[in-house]
Amino acid sequence: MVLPSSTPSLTTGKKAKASPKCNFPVIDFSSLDRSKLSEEITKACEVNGFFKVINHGVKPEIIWRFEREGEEFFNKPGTEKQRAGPASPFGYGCKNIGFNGDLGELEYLLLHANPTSVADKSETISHDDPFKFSSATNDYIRAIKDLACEIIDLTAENLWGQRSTKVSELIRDVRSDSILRLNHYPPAPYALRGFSQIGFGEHSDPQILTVLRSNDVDGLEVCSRDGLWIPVPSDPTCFYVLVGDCLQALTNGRFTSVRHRVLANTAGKSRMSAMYFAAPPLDAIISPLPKMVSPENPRRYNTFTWGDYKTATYSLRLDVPRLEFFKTSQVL
Ligand code: GA4
Repeated sequence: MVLPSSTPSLTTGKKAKASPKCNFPVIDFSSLDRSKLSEEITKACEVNGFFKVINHGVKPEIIWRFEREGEEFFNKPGTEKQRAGPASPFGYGCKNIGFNGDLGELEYLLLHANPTSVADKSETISHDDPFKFSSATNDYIRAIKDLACEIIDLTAENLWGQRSTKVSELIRDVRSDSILRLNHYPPAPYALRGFSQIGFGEHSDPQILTVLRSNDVDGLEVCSRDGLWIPVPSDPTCFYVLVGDCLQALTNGRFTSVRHRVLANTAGKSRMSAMYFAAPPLDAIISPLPKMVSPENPRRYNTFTWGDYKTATYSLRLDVPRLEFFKTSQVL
């Protein structure tokens, strides 16, 4: 069932503007009507590229154990956190995002979502009890991966009119390049409270699908089709799902990868969020799926591998709309 969720205001940079009415879909996963669920998720991916999932079935214990590990890590002194680091490609990062000078008001932990890689990295992340960190993190990844794959499979059912696991198999592949990111936005200094600061700048996620969760501190904003920034109220009981660039390409533009950003919290509380970026293996071919292409809807994107796209993405600034470079000439 899709429930409308009203957002109180729109922000454009620093000033909040009153909004007539801004809704994004809320998908109730406890709904028993599978075909309705698949229709609603597909519509949300087409219209907004963004939706909220409630009654998702992920055990609260899995979420809280992982969240506690994140809190324990970020509460450590800087020198200890740096032992996990640098986040190039995986480890601890502070303020620097990527390799091209992007800056944010945050610190973070970037992990490859492979269980062995998490276990190895845990040795440098948690000296007291690496196994506690790795088991909480791997349990979380497993649960969120299942949720991401179920969402993808539900959209496939609606798009093809029958069950297909073609896309979710890319995420389940043992060589999948999926990433887990934990972001911590410390409270803004007192003098800056009440002013909107960019915590993580505007971008779309390059992968297939992102599943995001945060504590009870706001900050996430998504860009609507008409270019307005819509604040997303935090809700620690749910997950937010964002369509990534690869899913936009695979669906030949039928689904929209959503541009989003995070404002550094201005309320004196710290925001912690966790994102699972569901990605295919590096050599996976990303090309509009044959059923998405027809004479009325010609191919919009060239064929590329996830590795090609990742390399291009990581060589560009955060806010560059990268998928534009992969459009076929006829739609340029
Ligand atoms: C955005 C989504 C994920 O957080 C991320 C980011 C990556 C990074 O932080 O290293 C990137 C960014 C993200 C896209 C453009 C490049 C690469 C920072 C940056 C400037 C981990 C990812 O996969 O792409």
